[in-house]
Amino acid sequence: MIFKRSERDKAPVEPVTLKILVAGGFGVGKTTLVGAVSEIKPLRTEELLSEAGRPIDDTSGVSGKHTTTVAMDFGRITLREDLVLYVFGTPGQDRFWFLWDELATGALGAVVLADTRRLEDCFAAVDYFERRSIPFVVGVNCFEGATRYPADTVRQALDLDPGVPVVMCDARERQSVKEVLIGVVQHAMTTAAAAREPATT
Ligand SMILES: Nc1nc2c(ncn2[C@@H]2O[C@H](COP(=O)(O)OP(=O)(O)O)[C@@H](O)[C@H]2O)c(=O)[nH]1
Ligand SMILES: [Mg+2]
Repeated sequence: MIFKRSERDKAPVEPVTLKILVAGGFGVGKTTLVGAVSEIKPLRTEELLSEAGRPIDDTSGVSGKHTTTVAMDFGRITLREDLVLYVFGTPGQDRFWFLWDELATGALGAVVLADTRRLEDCFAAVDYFERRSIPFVVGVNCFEGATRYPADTVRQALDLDPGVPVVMCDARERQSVKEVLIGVVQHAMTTAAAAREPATT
């Protein structure tokens, strides 16, 4: 089978796939975010492993905790015909998610989800991505009842570099989450372009 030049636009496109991480404190909405945006049923290893892990994970004394410590969310979203994002929520045991270096390898960028009622919960995620020079966007998940702060206030509290985008979002809303993810892709592209610029000083 030969492709004719005149028909090249009809050839099926092999999409570019990019990996995006979602990090942030416990209960900030990571699982919700992945679920809201994914076009496949999000893989929740938390659920999958709960049976297998039962004899190993000693959850006695932790009421209502029936899932394993090794958990992640995984989803997929097609932004364009030729651009697919794989979205990974960092593990359920939030205190240890940064041990997940394997996952960060090859990540295009990240979302740090924040809740302004406990902003300090995302400090570790911000540190982590800064240290590894992984471009990230801060998504402020606006829970009802939480005081709304201007993006600049959040930026100052998190001590962010001026170029790091801070966006308000609702982790339950597909469109809102999609905009955050597009923001990550754009920010990563801007960062990469800036890195290619020859030094001006
Ligand atoms: N009101 C409100 N609740 C949310 C929002 N995002 C998540 N939740 C709820 O907060 C809880 C924790 O969310 P989850 O996604 O499990 O947090 P994770 O620990 O970061 O994965 C769940 O009960 C969600 O339904 C939000 O934007 N608004
Ligand atoms: Mg979760």
